Amino acid sequence: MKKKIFIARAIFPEVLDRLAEYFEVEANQADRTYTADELAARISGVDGALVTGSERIGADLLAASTRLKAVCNMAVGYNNIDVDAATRAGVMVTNTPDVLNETTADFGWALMMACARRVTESEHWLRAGNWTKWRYDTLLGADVHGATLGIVGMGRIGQAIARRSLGFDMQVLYHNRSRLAPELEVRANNARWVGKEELLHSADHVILVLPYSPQTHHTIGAAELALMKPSATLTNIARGGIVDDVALIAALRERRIAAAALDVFENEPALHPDFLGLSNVVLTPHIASASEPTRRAMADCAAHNLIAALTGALPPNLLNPACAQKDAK
Ligand code: 8YV
Repeated sequence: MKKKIFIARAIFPEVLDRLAEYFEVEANQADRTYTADELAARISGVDGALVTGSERIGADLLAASTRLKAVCNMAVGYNNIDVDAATRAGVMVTNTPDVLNETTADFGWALMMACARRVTESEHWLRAGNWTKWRYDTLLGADVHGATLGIVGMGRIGQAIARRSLGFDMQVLYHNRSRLAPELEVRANNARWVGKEELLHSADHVILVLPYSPQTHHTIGAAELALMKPSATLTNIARGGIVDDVALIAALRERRIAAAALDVFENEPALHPDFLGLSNVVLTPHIASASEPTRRAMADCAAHNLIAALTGALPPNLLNPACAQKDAK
C-alpha cells in the first residue's frame, strides 16, 4: 500500500504528479490557508508532509502526529519547524539549501540598489505625475560602487552577495559567529571579519543574511540602528524578527538612516502598517528566491527529500540525522 503524504501549499503540478507516483497524496492546490488545528489534523494522518516556511510545525503537532516520519520544508530557513521536537518524535526534517543561493544573492543586490538609488520611490513619484522638469537635486541617492558593504551572516548566500561586490569595487566587511577560512574570505572579495558594532558603524550598505533563531531575534534594534551612518541603507532578505520593525520605522521616519529595503517582516504577511506611509523604504513580499528556475529547483529538492525519507534512503538535506538512526516507527 502506498504511503500517505500531505502537501501543505499549492505546488508546481509536475512536482505533484511526481509525488503521486510514489504516494497517496492529499494536496492543497487551492492554496487554502489552514488554521493550526486544520494543519495538525491533516499532518497527523500522514507519513510525510511537504511544507513551506509559512507552516508552523511545533512540538505539540509533532508529538501528536504518531504516524509522521518526515517533514520536508521548501525553504532553506527552517525556523518554522521545531527540529529538536521533531528529533524527539522520530520525525526527519529536511530543507532546500544551495539551490537558491545565487538567486537570493541577486535579489539582495536588487533591493540594496533599489533603496540606495531610490528606484521604487522614483517610480511612485513619476506615476503620481510629479515629473514636470529636470532638476539637479531630484531624488539624489547614495552610490553603491566604491562604498563599504557590511554583510551580517556570512553563509552561502552572504558569500554569493560578497562575490558580486567585486564588480562594484566595494570594500566588504562581514560579521558572522565564526570567521571564514582565509581562501573563502579572498573569494568573497577579500571580505574582512569585524565585530557587529564596527560593521554597523563603518558600512554604507548593510545587508542581513543570517538565519532566524531566538539568539538572532532583534539583531538590529534601536541601539544597532543608532550606530549606523545617517547616510547608510539597511537591507533584510533573511527573516522577519531579525530586525525590530518598530525601531526601524522610527529610524526611517526620523532619517537616522537613509533608507531600508525589506523582503521579510515581523508577523508577515501582516506587515506593520506604518511601513506603507514611508517613502524611504522598499517593500517586497518575501520573494528573494522567486525566480522560476529556482522555485522549481526548491520544489524538486523538497520532493526528492520526501521521496528519499519515505523509501528508506537517507534524504540529502536531512537536518536531524540522529532521527534517521532510530528504529522506524
Ligand atoms: C522561501 C526562504 O520562499 O528559503 C527560505 O528560507 O525564505 C524563501 O526562499 C520561503 O521561506 C517559502 O518557503
